[in-house]
This record gives sequence, structure tokens and C-alpha cells, in this order.
Amino acid sequence: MTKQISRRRQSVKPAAHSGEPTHGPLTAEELQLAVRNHSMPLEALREATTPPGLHYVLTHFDIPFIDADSWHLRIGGAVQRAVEINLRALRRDPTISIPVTLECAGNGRSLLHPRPLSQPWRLEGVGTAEWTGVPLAYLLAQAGVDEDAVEVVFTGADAGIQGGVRQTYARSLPIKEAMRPDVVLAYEMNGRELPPQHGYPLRLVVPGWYGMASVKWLESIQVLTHPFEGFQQSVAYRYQKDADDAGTPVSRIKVRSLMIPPGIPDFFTRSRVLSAGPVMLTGRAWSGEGSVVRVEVGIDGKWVTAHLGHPAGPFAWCEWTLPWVADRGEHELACRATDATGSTQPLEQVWNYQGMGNNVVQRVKVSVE
Ligand SMILES: Nc1nc2c(c(=O)[nH]1)N[C@H]1C(S)=C(S)[C@@H](COP(=O)(O)O)O[C@H]1N2
Ligand SMILES: [Mo]
Repeated sequence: MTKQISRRRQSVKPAAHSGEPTHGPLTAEELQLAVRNHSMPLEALREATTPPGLHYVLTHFDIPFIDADSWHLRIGGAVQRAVEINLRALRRDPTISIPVTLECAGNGRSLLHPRPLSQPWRLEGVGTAEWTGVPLAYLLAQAGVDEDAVEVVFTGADAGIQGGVRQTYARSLPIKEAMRPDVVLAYEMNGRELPPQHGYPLRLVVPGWYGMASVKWLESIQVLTHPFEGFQQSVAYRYQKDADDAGTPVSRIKVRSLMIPPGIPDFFTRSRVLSAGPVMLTGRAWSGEGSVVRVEVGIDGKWVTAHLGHPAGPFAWCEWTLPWVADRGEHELACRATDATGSTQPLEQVWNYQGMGNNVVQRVKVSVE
């Protein structure tokens, strides 16, 4: 009996996105999202720090334009002393700078069959920036977190409707993650104030977690003595088998590598043309679960271990290179990373209802002339 009720409850649960996954062509709604939320061109993998404007952007609702002079951050909930702090005061607090590779949890979604209807990323929903700001743990310590605290919820200034539910964008972290010394309340990206689309004047950056955890346009931090059940926590960002599956939460970034497509592209099809002879294949690899220990490059199905460079930090991607002598004809290149936990990228798409945490190997077809 109880089971039936709970199942019925789940079936009226709002969907994280709109409609069932489809085998059909790209919809006008997906195109609308795709042009709002741009990805990082793969040639930008050349740079350890993604150049300004090329870092991917994902915004669920509208970008709020915030007046930094009247803006302030509120910290409250299960704390000894509630805090209200403005930007000038925050900038006087201790700072850290940390290079972080951020990836959208939906990266790779449009390559899935059937295709979940949401932001239709291909493989480029990623970027690396140097984030500067105040360690979250420092401010939480100032507020004095109560002993029975279990989670911290972060709320942005942006509101909208998703899955029929009116909401302000909010996500939580378990208290243990929130207390990590490398979680930062960032007011600078690559040494400059945050651009509007990346969360001006202040955002959270949670190294190692998929992007949804890094709440932009941060206004409020509340310490909770119970798990947060907001939409972006309990409905969206879950690994679900189907619409009725409560699923499991999405958290850390799975191991992935990408390659700069060699040669030159055809404008319309983006297929690659390359001259015969030596070429340095190169790209970057990352994982939020442990450092990258190996990248293999597949050349027409044969895997060769690439040379690994040193990442700028424990949560930044690392460069890989592999010299190749291209001979005339059609070739398929691929890359596959493995991290310290032993996880390796799958060769086939692993499907889930929301298209989350996909990390399939990238394949690049080249014509060598
Ligand atoms: N307030 C707010 N924060 C947010 C989002 C949002 O829509 N609103 N999107 C999240 C998602 S899904 C991702 S992937 C990252 C993207 O960060 P970026 O646009 O700076 O790359 O921001 C996260 N933080
Ligand atoms: Mo995302």
C-alpha cells in the first residue's frame, strides 16, 4: 500500500526537462538553448586556461544584471552568527586562486539515442579558468556552523520555471564538501571581475564537481540540518533510468579527454582535411574523481599511449600529446583517458534519462591528402 502511494507520487513528480527523449531531429527549443548556452570551440584546448569568452556557458534562466554596490551575500540558517557581507568587505578577506576545469553534467547529451530534450551539448561543454575569491570554509567558520548541520544550500539571483516549477536557482552541498579548503566564493575569473554570464559579482566554484554545483550570481548561503530538496537537487541532475526512477544524484566529473581536431575543417560539415606527414595530435584530459593517469589515442581502432603533461592544479585538465605520421586515406582518431580510481571512458554511449555524466570517447574522422 505504502509502496503504491509513493510510486503514484513519483509519477506526478515534475520532469527535469520537457518531454520524453526523442530519436527525432533537433527541435526549435533545443536550438534556442544551444545559441544561448555556447560551448568551447575544441581548438581552445590549446590553452591551459580557456581564453576569455571561449569558456562554455550554461544558464538555466536569464542572466541577472546585478548592481554590485547594493549587492550583498547573506549567510544564515544553522549557524551561530548570521552574516551579511558586501563585495568590498569580501575582497578584504583571505583569498585563494585555483585553476578549475568545469564541465556541464549534460555534456555529450545530443549524441545520445534517444536524445533527452534539454541543452543539446555535443562534447564541448567544458572550460578551465583560474578562479579567485574567498574560501567558503573561511566564511562558514566565521558564521559558526551548528553541530547538527548536514548540508549547505546556495541560492542565486536568477529565477524561472523548469519542469512546471517556479524557482530560484539553488543547489546544496554536503557539509563535508562545503568545508573543503578549495571550494571558493569567486569574484574573479582569470584575474578580472566575473563577466555577467559567469556569475557577476560572486559565484561558488566547487572543484571536481559537475558545473551545476557552482552556483552563479550567489546571494544566499543557508546551513541546513536536513537534506535540501529543491528542484535542481531532487528532480534535475539525477542519473535516472526513466521518468519514474528517483535516480541517484549527479556529483563529481567523470574522467574525459578531448582532442583538438587536426587539420582544417570543412565550413559546413566540420569534417577534417589534413596533409600527409607528421602531425602532433594533442588535447586535454580531466577527472573530478582523481588525477588522470593515462590517455590513449586510437588510430583506426589501434590504441597508443599518449604523453601526459602536468596539470596547473589538482582540478585542472592536463595536456596530452601524441606524434602521428598521417598517411593518405580516411582515418578515425579517438582518445580515451583513465583516472587514478581506474575509471576509463566508455567506447559506447552510456544512456540515462536526463543525459547526465556522459563521458564517451570522442571520435574524429580525418581525410588525409
Ligand atoms: N545561479 C545559477 N548558477 C548556475 C547555473 C544557473 O543556471 N544559475 N547553471 C549551472 C550549470 S548547469 C553549470 S554547467 C554552470 C556553468 O557555469 P559557466 O556558465 O560559468 O560555465 O553553472 C551552474 N551555476
Ligand atoms: Mo550544467
